[in-house]
Amino acid sequence: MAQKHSAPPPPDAIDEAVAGGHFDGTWFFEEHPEATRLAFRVTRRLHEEASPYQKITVYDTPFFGRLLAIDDLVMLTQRDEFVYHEMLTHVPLCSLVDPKTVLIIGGGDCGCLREVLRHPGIERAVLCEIDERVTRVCEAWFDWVTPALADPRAEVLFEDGAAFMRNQTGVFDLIIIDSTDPVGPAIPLFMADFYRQAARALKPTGVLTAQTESPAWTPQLVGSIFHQQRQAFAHVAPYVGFIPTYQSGMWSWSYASHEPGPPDVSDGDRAAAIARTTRYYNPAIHRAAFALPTFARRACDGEDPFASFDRRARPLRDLTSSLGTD
Ligand code: AG3
Repeated sequence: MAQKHSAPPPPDAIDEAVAGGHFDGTWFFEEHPEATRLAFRVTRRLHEEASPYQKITVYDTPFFGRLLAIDDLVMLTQRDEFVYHEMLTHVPLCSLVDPKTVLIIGGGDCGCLREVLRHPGIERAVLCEIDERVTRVCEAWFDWVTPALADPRAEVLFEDGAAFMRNQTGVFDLIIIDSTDPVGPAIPLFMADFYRQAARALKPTGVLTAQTESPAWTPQLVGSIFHQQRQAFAHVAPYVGFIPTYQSGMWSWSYASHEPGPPDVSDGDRAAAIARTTRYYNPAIHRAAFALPTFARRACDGEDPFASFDRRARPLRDLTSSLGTD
């Protein structure tokens, strides 16, 4: 039986997510030393630098197009970044009634900003990215960045998003947390205190969406993140989607609000208009994304859905006898 954790440890106490990567001249690997290597064929390393915060790398790949890695973990590829960015933005924006003001924390690659600006009703989109170098590097290699930055509705700040948010009360319809994995400086963005500040910065009808990692890959980490969010918001609904270039392919996001869900399309015409420009999001996916496989639901509820799985290798004869062929 899966064990229920009454109070999962905070995200930084979990070593499931320990990961790294390296480039051998032909392949870039995102590595999980106890489990797998996700390997990307690379034509050329286009850029690499150590910013004051992290290592930023851009690779050219024949299959996925350009790939952005931060601290050797895959952040996006040109081929499938649309999944992540559309799900983090259009699900909340099409649930809200007439959203006008959005705050994006992190998201220096401007993928979320690009999607938010597709909504004609948006009057103000603040992007608060701590590391200006992420945006500058992405400006050089990804073609959506310059138009997003030039939009008069976009306000781009290179400063600590948590500090910025602390001084805001009742301002935003939507806050989007587009962070890296919870390692190093990103850890505070996954803690209850930060979510409480977000709750205060939102209008009473406002919503927070955040990237919340992979229920298939790091279920305990996911449980811990949701536990932290539930201390700040009365309603926290996980939703999932499929991202081929992230470990396991299954990714989750959270929809956190003061008002009860389930979140649904608020304006069918607006959602249908957005869906004419998107490649993953559509109104049916909006609803379907909140239906979780049982193991993923358990992970989000703080259980370990793999607790009963015996990790020791089983000798072949056990297998044949259980098949009744002994
Ligand atoms: N944000 C990070 C998603 C986490 C990916 N994790 C991993 N590959 N281990 C993506 C930023 C895109 N705007």
